[in-house]
Amino acid sequence: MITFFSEQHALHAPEFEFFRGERVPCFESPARAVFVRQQLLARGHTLREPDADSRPVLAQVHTPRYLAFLERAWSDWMALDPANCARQPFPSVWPVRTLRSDVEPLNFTARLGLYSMDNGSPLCAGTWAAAKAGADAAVSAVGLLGAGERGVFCATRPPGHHAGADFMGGYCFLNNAAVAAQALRQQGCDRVAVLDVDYHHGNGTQSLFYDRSDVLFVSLHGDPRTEYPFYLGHADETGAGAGEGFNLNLPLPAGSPACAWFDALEVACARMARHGADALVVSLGLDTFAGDPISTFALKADDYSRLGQRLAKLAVPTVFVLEGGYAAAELGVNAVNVIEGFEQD
Ligand code: OKP
Ligand code: ZN
Repeated sequence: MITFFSEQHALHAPEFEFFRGERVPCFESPARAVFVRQQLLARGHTLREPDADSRPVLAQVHTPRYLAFLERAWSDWMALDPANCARQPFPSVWPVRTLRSDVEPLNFTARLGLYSMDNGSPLCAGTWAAAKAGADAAVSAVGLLGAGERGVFCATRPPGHHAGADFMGGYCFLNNAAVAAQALRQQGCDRVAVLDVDYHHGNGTQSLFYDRSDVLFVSLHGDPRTEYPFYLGHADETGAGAGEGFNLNLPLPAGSPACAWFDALEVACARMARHGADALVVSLGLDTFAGDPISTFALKADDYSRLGQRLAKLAVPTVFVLEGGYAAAELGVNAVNVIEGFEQD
């Protein structure tokens, strides 16, 4: 399968994040993409540099002020103090209920809080460049589906599915899956489905399409009552307005076995088949893996081949977009198993 891969991913390499009050090395690391690239090449897949500019589609997914903030965030941070080149910015204050988010503060940290859902998404000098290359890959992949490809893989990082119209969060900055879905709509697909199989609910993607019937969002994930992102992803979120009935959440209890996960996948596939999508976007998180350090599902390497085979049965042109998966050394094998399972069928 043709894969879009950019070395720009490595420019996003913050040093630490907070975990249980301590500074720990980032789970979402450049090594993840290195392992995926290595496994793709070892198994004979073709890597291509993204060749599309996602800017017009980004403007349909994210707000102008969020994009402007993100693009300039590092230079604004540096302008405060030259010593900031060695410091990661984190938000410390957020406009929760009763506080205003319509007025953009001048203070950098206050703006960072306005545009963040958590303190778990560290920025560094190359964050914008890496995230932009990911969005470019998503649009490039859609172009290839238009040219007749059946499946295309975007081996991108940082991930995107927690990012909403005007906020970052959960290691995500630009919503690559939403960019792919929107680009497919622009390219003439009347109906698109987004299937999110990451362990964590794709709150950003859900929110971007919640009131729309043209893009169906279906997600399998750890129950948000105990799992990140906590504040979205419940089964009673079915869509709003014209989008009523076009959002399907299938939360599973933490610790669920693989058989329960595949049962939920059947429910997801039945809903997508009923949608009659012209194209499918898969938010391919691989943190459902038994060895994942921050998640509690139990899928094994062979289960990812089975996932790819099942998705191929939907018989719809498909863009796979890499999301999470933090057992870095196994990420390549698991990702390529999905891709090859899809091609096998
Ligand atoms: C991103 B994706 C460490 C806790 C974990 C949130 C998890 C983000 C997962 N501070 N932080 O969906 O794989
Ligand atoms: Zn995840």
